Amino acid sequence: KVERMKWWTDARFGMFIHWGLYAQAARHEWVKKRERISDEDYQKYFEIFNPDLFDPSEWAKKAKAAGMKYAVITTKHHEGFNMFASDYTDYNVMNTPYGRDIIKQWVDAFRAEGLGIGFYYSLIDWHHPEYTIDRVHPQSASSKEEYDELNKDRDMSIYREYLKNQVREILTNYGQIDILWLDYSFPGEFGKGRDDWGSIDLMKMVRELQPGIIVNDRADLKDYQGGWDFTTPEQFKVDKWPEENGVRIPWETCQTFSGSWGYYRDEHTWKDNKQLLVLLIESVSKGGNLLLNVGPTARGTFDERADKALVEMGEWMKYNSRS
Ligand code: FUL
Repeated sequence: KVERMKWWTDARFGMFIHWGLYAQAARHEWVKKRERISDEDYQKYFEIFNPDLFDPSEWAKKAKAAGMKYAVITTKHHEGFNMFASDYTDYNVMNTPYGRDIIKQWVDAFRAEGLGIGFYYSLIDWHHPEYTIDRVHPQSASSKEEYDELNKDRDMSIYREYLKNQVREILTNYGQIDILWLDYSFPGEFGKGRDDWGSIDLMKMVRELQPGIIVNDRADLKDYQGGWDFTTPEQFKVDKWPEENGVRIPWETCQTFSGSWGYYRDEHTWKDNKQLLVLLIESVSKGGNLLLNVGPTARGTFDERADKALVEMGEWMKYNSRS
């Protein structure tokens, strides 16, 4: 474990990329849930998805110049849409007007800049017809009777198989993948955890397919040996190196420039350069990594506020880091 974590621990700083159909609504990657948008209404985003300005090598150069050493992109977020070509659903980028595999191009471009390659894959799926409705689903209900009624024709075991097939696809079709970032579990009433995801079985497959890969801790496998490699505190400043049973554990905090992960045009709470630097320094000084998120626009560009922030980080990194 220590061996496969080494490059990542040295790397310290990475880029998170949240990109999907929700970029077109431009008001949070949870827009489907927040506004309880039906599949039918959400379908328009699929039908017009066409990021004509997408240039992954430009993105990769920006990440590199900011001092980042790896990147993690959403292959599928909770909305269920695949940014990659899949044999298991039509709900993927090949069937949109854009019609090209985003993930393939992204991997090639980021690899060419020498950046570590990470895949985010959402365990949650708000589109798959067999995925049972739960408390974070757009159609969430308020009583057991309602949930039972909503789920009477849904079979989670079919979704579980689908999820496994898709993880196999992304870990087979794009060469060596350095990080798998699964998201997320919410056990308890009307929630989901390791049995829903088939996490133990899934992890066995992941380790077989990509022996060098490192995996985050969100598939509800905390106490399962070999199940995960690093923990992922989200959106807060960690004030102490996280421990488990008295032992310090590898960690990475993921952070947004503003509040949302997906592109949100009208959000004006962007952190300034100093706040971002403090996050980086505080994390690294306590043994952690910073995964700083960019939510590209529907046309495939970075918002100019993100560009500016990345340039400023790069200025600081130029004089304060060595690779
Ligand atoms: C969360 C997700 O629900 C957010 O949308 C985002 O992907 C973040 C990194 O993880 O739990």
